[in-house]
Amino acid sequence: MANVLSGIQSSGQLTIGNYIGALRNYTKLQHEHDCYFMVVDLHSVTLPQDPATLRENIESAVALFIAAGIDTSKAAVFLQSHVPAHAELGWLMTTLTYMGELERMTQFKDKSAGKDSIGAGLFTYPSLMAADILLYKATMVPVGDDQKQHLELTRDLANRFNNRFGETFPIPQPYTPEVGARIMSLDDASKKMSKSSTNPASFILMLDEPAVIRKKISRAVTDSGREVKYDPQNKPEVSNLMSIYSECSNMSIADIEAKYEGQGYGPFKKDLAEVVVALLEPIQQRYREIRESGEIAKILREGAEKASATANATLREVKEKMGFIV
Ligand code: ATP
Ligand code: LTN
Repeated sequence: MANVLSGIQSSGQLTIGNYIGALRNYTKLQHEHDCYFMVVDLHSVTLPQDPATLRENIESAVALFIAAGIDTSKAAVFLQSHVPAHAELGWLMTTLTYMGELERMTQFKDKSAGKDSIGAGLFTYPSLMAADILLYKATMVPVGDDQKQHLELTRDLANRFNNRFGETFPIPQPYTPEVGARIMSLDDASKKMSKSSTNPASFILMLDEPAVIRKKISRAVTDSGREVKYDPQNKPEVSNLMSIYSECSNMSIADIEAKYEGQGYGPFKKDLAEVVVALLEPIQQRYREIRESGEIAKILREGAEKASATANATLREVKEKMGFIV
């Protein structure tokens, strides 16, 4: 049994990229491991957020965690900001992180590109993420491909801490899906589908209405050919849609190719929309029930209590080893 930790930012509404790349694996891992799943609300304010929208995005993300199948009797579901140990170990990790390491992070480069004022928190974001993981001595971290670089830094920080202050942290590994670890934008297959994109046509939200999903998929960019063939190098757009199809239907890529051989993109896209709608409809139904039930506050209270017990013990150990008076 491993300790598992992961987080999703409340920087927008969750997309099917979040679901396929991360959330779905949370629900798989919870049966066999000690799991901690949080909404990383502190991370989400590394870019400006409107307070009312942030609050709604946090609640909606928690409700989607549960609607997607996380069982709170098995896994702790909580908010990063409800467990102050995150901010505290985050600070300590910042002191162990080198500027050069942070400067190399591609997420920082992407998110700061073209902006003339950038908060320092966007730069030190990976040190807080390392703290998130190490507080729970997690060895398995379900994430999409884009987070692998942050995970590598976390591993380096864990080793650095262990070398300087004595064996404390196990070394965490990313846990990514085989096909859906990087779902791309519907309008540009060279960019990752991202909930904070300014173009709603680029993503499918887990809460998009069926009619909206059908429209977005029918308008998704496809290359000029007509063959439904998986070839990410030469046919990135269609290959991305095929990955989504495969992940949402459990059909293999080979089966999808065989099914649409000689048929062109039209029937393929039509069916893809139905596959996505069929996957999301029951989740959306449960989501509405959870929001109406008024149970979210209680779930978060219990989750924070469980998480705090583990996190506070690690923080105390860390501070003691570093020479603080605890
Ligand atoms: P933002 O646009 O604010 O960066 P995001 O949509 O990229 O948000 P995060 O909250 O940063 O999402 O990521 C939550 C989890 O979902 C991470 O594990 C991340 O790797 C995964 N994830 C996000 N987008 C995708 C995607 N397009 N394909 C696969 N996994 C993804
Ligand atoms: N950086 C992650 C979100 C995140 C996270 C974590 C993921 C913050 N802390 C800890 C896994 C484990 C992202 O999705 N952008």
